[in-house]
Amino acid sequence: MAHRWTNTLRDKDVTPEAAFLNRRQLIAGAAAGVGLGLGGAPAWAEALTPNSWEDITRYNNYYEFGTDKGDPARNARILTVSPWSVTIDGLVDRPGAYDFDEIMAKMTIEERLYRFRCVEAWSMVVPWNGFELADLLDLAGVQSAAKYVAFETVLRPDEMPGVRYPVLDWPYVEGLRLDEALHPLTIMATGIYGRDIPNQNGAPLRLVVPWKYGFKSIKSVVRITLTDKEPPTSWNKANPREYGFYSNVNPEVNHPRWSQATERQIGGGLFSARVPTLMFNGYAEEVAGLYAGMDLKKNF
Ligand SMILES: Nc1nc2c(c(=O)[nH]1)N[C@H]1C(S)=C(S)[C@@H](COP(=O)(O)O)O[C@H]1N2
Ligand SMILES: [Mo]
Repeated sequence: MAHRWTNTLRDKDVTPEAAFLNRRQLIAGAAAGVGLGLGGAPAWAEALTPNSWEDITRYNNYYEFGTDKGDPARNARILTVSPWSVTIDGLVDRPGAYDFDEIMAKMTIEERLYRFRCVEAWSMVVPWNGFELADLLDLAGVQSAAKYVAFETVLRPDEMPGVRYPVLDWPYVEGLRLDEALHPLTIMATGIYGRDIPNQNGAPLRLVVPWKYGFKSIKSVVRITLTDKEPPTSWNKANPREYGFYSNVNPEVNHPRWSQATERQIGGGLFSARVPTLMFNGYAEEVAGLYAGMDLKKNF
């Protein structure tokens, strides 16, 4: 079933190249259907151009492997990603360790072409493969008392040279409100361009929440806990004045040390363009309702 912000393709059916041709045709069709009125095509139908495999896999933030953008690509190859299991616990009917291969056998893998906006004010467009987080949580059976979802990254000092530095309080942890976690835009990514997700991008599975700053999209997840309390998050613990729990992309709420009104698009080389940042990173139509009545300057 294709949502209107994506185009569902089973990556085993087609080569990445074929998938991309196909998707362009679908997007062209969608935009044509809307017509070329004054407003033009809505944001979701805009023909996003994906960044190259090289951009996406060589310019990374994964501090467990170092804090330079090139460190994860250099250092993360030693991470053991198979076998892998994700513990799902807390307020669920079926807590336990879920084997990654068994999860994959049950999930429908889709392609999602998403904007990706880092809090550092750079952005990319990434063709993820993955499944909706809601479908994974269904395996465990979310109980009605659950209000939040907490996530944890694997912590392996032997394989992660960056964790000897106290840049963050390891393991890296993140969290979402349950309704954010269950939103159909929220996915667990397991691939990029139809290939297994590289270690530096968070193999074998990582969260992707496209309307939030990139640091919410926690990598190499080993634990998901359903809870009734707002969970601690790594960047908020490190600097609560600069990084809030919500961290929705918002051009009107600046970082205390820099503007969030614009972003640098990675991949433009010398002519790398600065473009306006969009409310909720361009997904306002889909997600603004989650925050109705909230003061987004307070709940940043
Ligand atoms: N475990 C973990 N997850 C993480 C990070 C990290 O340092 N450790 N960095 C975050 C930040 S700041 C960003 S911008 C994205 C980068 O994802 P990418 O390298 O796939 O572009 O991962 C996020 N997830
Ligand atoms: Mo980021």
